[in-house]
Amino acid sequence: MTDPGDDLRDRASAAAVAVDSLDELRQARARFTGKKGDVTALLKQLGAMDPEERKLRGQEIHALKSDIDAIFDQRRQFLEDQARRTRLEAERIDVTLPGRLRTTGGLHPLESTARVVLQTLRDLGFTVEEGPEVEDARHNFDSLNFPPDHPAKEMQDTFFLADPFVDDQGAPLLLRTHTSPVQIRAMESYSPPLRIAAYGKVYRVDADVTHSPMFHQIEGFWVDRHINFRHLKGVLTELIQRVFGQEIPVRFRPSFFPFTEPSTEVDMGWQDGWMEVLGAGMIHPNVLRSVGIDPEQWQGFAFGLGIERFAMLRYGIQDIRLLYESDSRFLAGLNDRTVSR
Ligand code: FA5
Repeated sequence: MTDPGDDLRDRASAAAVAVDSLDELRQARARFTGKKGDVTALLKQLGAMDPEERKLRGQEIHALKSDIDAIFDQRRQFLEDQARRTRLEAERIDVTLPGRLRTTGGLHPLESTARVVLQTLRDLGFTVEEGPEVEDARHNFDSLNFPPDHPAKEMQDTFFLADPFVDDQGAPLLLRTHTSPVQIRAMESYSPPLRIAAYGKVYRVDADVTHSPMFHQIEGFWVDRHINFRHLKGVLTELIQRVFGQEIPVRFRPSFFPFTEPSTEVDMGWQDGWMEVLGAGMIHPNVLRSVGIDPEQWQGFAFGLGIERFAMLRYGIQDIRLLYESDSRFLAGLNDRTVSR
């Protein structure tokens, strides 16, 4: 005679392997060992048996129950392991994949260009000085030999500060229109020989594709005995070639500044034409006299260059205003366009 327990064991095994989830397994198990399960029903029959038979049958049913428990425990263990393996597989990290690159900030083209120019000037023996952006008319104009009625001193060219920002004579202070007042401040503070550069913001009432109301200049000047125009041309040619390379077209044109005589402007090749990048000249004797330097003993040359114009040439930028818009797409794209360094 077949043991009814064997039949239950077989059914429990079949039910356990037929399910694929822990929930279904719990429900299947309940059909055997739950309150209304088949094994529980067998246990309930024990009460009606006489003691001898109950003892025998009781042992059989308990053995059956622990077999069925083992069947379901084994399947549960398997399903739990399988779920863990699936989860680990899904969460697997491939440590050999390249990392995600963080985008880092970079130098703005104006700052990077200014640093290259200043470093080149340091390499040529210049030391770097600073001067104030809010200036008085004496340093910005008068000591630089501007005549009293020069048009640059008009409101339409220069930003003057409103009352109460006045100098010790009561004249309105102004936003410096160029870095040349640093020449005066340096020559007032130190005795020649001097080889000094200065970098900073300057302001003019001026705006179009090559002019900005605020822009940056680097000033340089060299005062020593027997300095002449050849020194000026040599230093500026060397500076431009070190920054842009030997091939860049450069031309010197005669020009006029009240504080230099003779004066020149330098153009560089740009878009099938020329772009003016700097003004320069031999420091006017009146300027040397205004700071107590004897022009019979000392001579000098000076130059002032526009950093925006240098940056436009270095990076091939068409419109100066792009330099102030902080558009990260434009700025990021520039790194590929640097023509030198
Ligand atoms: C001057 O500012 C003189 N102080 C330069 C100088 C210094 C001459 C020492 C002699 C001796 P200028 O106004 O030309 O000169 O300006 C010099 C350079 O600044 C120009 O060549 C140009 O590159 C740049 N620049 C002038 N105006 C603007 C502007 N509005 N926006 C951008 N760059 C400008």
